[in-house]
Amino acid sequence: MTFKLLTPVTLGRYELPNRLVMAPLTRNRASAGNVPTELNATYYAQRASAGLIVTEASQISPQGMGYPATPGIYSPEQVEGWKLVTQAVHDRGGRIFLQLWHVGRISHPSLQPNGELPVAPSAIAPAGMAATYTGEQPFVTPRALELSEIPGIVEDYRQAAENALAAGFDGIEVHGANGYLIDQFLQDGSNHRTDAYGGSIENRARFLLEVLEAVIGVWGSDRVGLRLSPTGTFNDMHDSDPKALFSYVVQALNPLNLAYLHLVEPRWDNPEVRDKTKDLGAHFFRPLYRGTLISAGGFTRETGNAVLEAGDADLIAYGRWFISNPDLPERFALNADLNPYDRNTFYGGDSRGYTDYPALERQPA
Ligand code: 8OZ
Repeated sequence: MTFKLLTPVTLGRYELPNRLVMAPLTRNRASAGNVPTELNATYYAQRASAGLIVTEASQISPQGMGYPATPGIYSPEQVEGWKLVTQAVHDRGGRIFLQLWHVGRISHPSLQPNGELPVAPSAIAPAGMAATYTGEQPFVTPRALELSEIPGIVEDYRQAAENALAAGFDGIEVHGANGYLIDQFLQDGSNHRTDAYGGSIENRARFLLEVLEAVIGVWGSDRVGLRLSPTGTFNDMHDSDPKALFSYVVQALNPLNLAYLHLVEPRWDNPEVRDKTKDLGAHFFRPLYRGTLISAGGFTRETGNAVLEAGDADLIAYGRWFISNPDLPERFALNADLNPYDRNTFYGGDSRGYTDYPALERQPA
């Protein structure tokens, strides 16, 4: 019997050798100026056997930053740094999409240009703490974006998409998940606007759809993906009717013919959200979405394959297992043991816990 995870699949304009996606993973190892380095290139190249790599979230502008040492895609130096990454991945035969990110209110004045307030759809502080260069600090109340500022942020996405093209990526993924700016517009817990970008579901989805239109203008729809997290509560997200909101959004994507829609599932190891017929995950959205679906969220080799066999998704994204197993597709093919991951080195640091996880020893022929 063929093991579906390891079968080829078409994604947009690409033919992928397997259905494992390396999930976008914030690792906080960019150099000064938020510039990717040779170390980052080595890390991604080690993982080039993934059907597709999605990079860590990368801010589209200085204002879009919310954590220490995350890479950007707005300066010439960053574009040069990313070229090291894309070249190294392509030399190993891989494909890599850049994830475009604006954090909105999930930031702190100490991370913002001129110490300004972070911006958001509405002046509502998220509960919780910001990760800054001097440790955790309470989130501040963000400044609500003026209506007149929104086209400029859409333009930042478009310019970032152009920069990604110049840096040699194979495509881009718009980060619409996990409580960052786009998600802040979508959900009414963070969007209290009364203009064309707030109120009705149609209005709250407007910013997302404008961003997608702008970046599709650069890349074509078959090289643009989108990530959403309809059930996520990370970064203090909540909505009064997530089922109605995300059903609308997912159906509004159909005419765009994106390369894929990438859904963050509720964690399957959480018994409270285990009923997949009720969860707003891939199983729920599959009948509503006509294109390629990637499902992410705590999968193993077996549970991921089962989702594919059930027809609920086309590809599975693995995060933590790709951190600790650079050769994850080969390990799945052999049903080999996996290296355990060390959470202490997930965010920040050096090559330790980053490029030093071993691949399987090759047996001599
Ligand atoms: C963990 C730590 C920092 C950022 C996300 C970009 O949740 C992130 C992120 C995750 O999408």
